[in-house]
Amino acid sequence: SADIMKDVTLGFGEALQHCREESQLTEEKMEEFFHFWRDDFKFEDHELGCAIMCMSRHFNLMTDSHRMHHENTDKFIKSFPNGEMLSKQMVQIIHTCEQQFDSVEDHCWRILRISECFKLACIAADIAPSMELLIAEFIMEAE
Ligand code: M21
Repeated sequence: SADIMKDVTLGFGEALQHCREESQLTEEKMEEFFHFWRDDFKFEDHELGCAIMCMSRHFNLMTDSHRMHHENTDKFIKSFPNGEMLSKQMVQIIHTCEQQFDSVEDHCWRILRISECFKLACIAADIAPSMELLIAEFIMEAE
């Protein structure tokens, strides 16, 4: 299942290029989205939250009130190999994290907190991808 998350991450990360400009995320702040899973990744920048929001919107994963669109998110995850094994759990994790930070009014800040919560919950549930696999696949895709 860490393998499924690798594919979802790389798929979701394809929107980063599209969202860099809009979110004003500088290249040195995050060259590639797979850095999200690194141990030392910092959830500090407002622009990072804005970028993740932009990426979610790019794939139509958000409602008008800037919350996760459950049905579209479920479909998005299921569009990856064996995604159906993880979609329910991932949607549940994100929803639980959303509820935890619902009082944060700024969308970018709230989504940044939700993303960190999502990452920690995935690590705890042992469904986070391995960095080695992510990097290996990323390099293969670029070739
Ligand atoms: C699957 C790979 C990476 C995903 C990263 C970000 C996921 C964070 C979820 C944010 C969802 C935002 C919901 C808005 O309420």
